Amino acid sequence: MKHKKINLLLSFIKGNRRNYIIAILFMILATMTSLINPLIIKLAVDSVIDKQPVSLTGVFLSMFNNIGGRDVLINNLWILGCLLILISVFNGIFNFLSKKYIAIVSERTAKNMRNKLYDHIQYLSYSYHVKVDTGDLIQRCTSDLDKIRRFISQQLMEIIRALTLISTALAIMLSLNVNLSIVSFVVTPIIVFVAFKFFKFIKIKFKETDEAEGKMTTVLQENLNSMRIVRAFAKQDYETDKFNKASKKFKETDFVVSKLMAWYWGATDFICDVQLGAILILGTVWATKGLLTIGTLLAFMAYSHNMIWPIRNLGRVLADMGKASVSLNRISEIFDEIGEDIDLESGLTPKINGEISFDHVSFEYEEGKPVLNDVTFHIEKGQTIAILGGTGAGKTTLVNLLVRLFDVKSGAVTIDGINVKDINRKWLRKKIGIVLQEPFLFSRTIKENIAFSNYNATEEQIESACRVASIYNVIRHFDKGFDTMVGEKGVTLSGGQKQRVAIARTLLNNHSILIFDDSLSAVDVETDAYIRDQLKKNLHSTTTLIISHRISTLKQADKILVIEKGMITQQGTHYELIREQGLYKEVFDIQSSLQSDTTKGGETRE
Ligand code: DGT
Ligand code: MG
Repeated sequence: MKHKKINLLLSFIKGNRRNYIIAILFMILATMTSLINPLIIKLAVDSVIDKQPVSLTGVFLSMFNNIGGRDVLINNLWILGCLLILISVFNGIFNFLSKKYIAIVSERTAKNMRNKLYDHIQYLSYSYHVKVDTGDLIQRCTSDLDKIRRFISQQLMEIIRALTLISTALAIMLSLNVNLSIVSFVVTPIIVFVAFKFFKFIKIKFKETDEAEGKMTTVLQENLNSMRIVRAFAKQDYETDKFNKASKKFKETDFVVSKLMAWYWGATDFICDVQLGAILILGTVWATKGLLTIGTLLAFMAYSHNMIWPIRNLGRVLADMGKASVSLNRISEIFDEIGEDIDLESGLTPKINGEISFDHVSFEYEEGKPVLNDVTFHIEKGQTIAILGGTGAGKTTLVNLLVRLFDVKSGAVTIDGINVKDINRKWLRKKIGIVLQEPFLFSRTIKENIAFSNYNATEEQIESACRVASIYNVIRHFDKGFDTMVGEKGVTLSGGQKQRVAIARTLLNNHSILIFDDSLSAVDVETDAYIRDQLKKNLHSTTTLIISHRISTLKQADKILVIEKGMITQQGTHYELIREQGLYKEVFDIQSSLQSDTTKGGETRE
């Protein structure tokens, strides 16, 4: 498992490894150069101002002597000043380059991760999307990804920096004075340990805050989405109260975190100050006894001061790594889901004429809860079939099986005698057009919404599809016509208008089979009849399945299927079925007696 996660992480950085290594090298250089200045100060204080022997060896000593040794430096103190500046400049350049390269790695990796994940999600099976919580998925694609990005670009770098700093400083300090080094480092492990424990503990609190914030956002989101119903039922007070509660909970948990953080920084500040104090006191005592030089003491003070922040941060970074690991887990879970179109290129791509057979088909979404039970029927090419059934009877499920959003458990669905399981999914869905029960329109222009099914469609084709769907005149009367935005930033379409746009979208492709899943429920009977009439004229060779509750729609079909609790209970033409006892006749009787009412209301055709 661990191995897999590391591989996933490496796959995200792929193509950026060189930049990453460059960033790390520059950071190590920057960290090391930052440790030179205290040594120069020590040199100035001890060997130039005071007259101690120079504590340089090898090349450095000969370099020192070559530029004239102590005598030149004491007359030209500016040389050491310039050296300090020069080193700071180098430090700045190295820091800049490290940050620049890590920014490149960070942004590219984030882009890599986002695209890979999005791509993968596009091809996950429909059943995965049905069961998954969208909010959770969004969180995985955004904040979890960001945590991994931060791990790669900040946390890992911080750890390498802190380790370089500690090890190099420790080596220098030990070479200067062993006793004072022990004093300087004695609290370091304690601080790292305390910081690590503290951040592990506060993680639980962070999680509580995250959850409280999530809940508050959900209340807000739900409220904004349901403003209409809130107004209609005059429930503003109740909703305000609900939000206030969620907001209060968030405030409280957030306050606890802030308080704990204040404690932590205060306490560790104190420990660090005690340590600096100890170095100062012991260092001074030892210096007065001649056990160490003033320059060494100054260097120790500088090193200890420089290390306080990275050391305290190290514990925090180590604890934070846990978060990144959780996020990596959550993302690798998505990658573990196998995409349905893994076989994108496999399967047959036959010419589809439109003859459909369901042969003893049974299906269940969940074990032990059969939704379709031994369904058998046959549709000839070019026929129009109507399906009637109560809500939850299994009509949409039937359609889902035909386009392989789900696969049958037993029995077979065949098109032109070929089992749909053998047909390439993409091909199948290209050949079968569905107008979904709940039409979804994107917040894009009407034209884009319609052309969604076929981006190569010409203006004429779009217009003609709209005419058939009886929506052309409605669109034409909008200010910007086909370029009118739909949704929040544009026009609000009525239920019936949405359905008709969805129909136009589906008609834009030349399908061999067309399915209307209760797609005319929100348009009035007259428009319904007009659209069906247009369809008949334009698509006489297309096999059409119409799911509807309206007898006037059903009656014209070549064959009507009645489905009850997942079983086909009646099959036949309108005239056959009204002579039989059964659901069809019951619905027919009710609707005939209400006919005068049903033709009223609803939307009228333009
Ligand atoms: P409608 O649209 O209300 O007129 O009803 P139908 O006939 O289209 O019903 P259908 O096929 O959507 O649902 C049949 C049964 O299956 C119903 O009890 C709900 C259940 N069901 C539908 N979709 C899913 C799904 O994605 N997952 C699970 N677990 N059950 C589902
Ligand atoms: Mg349905």
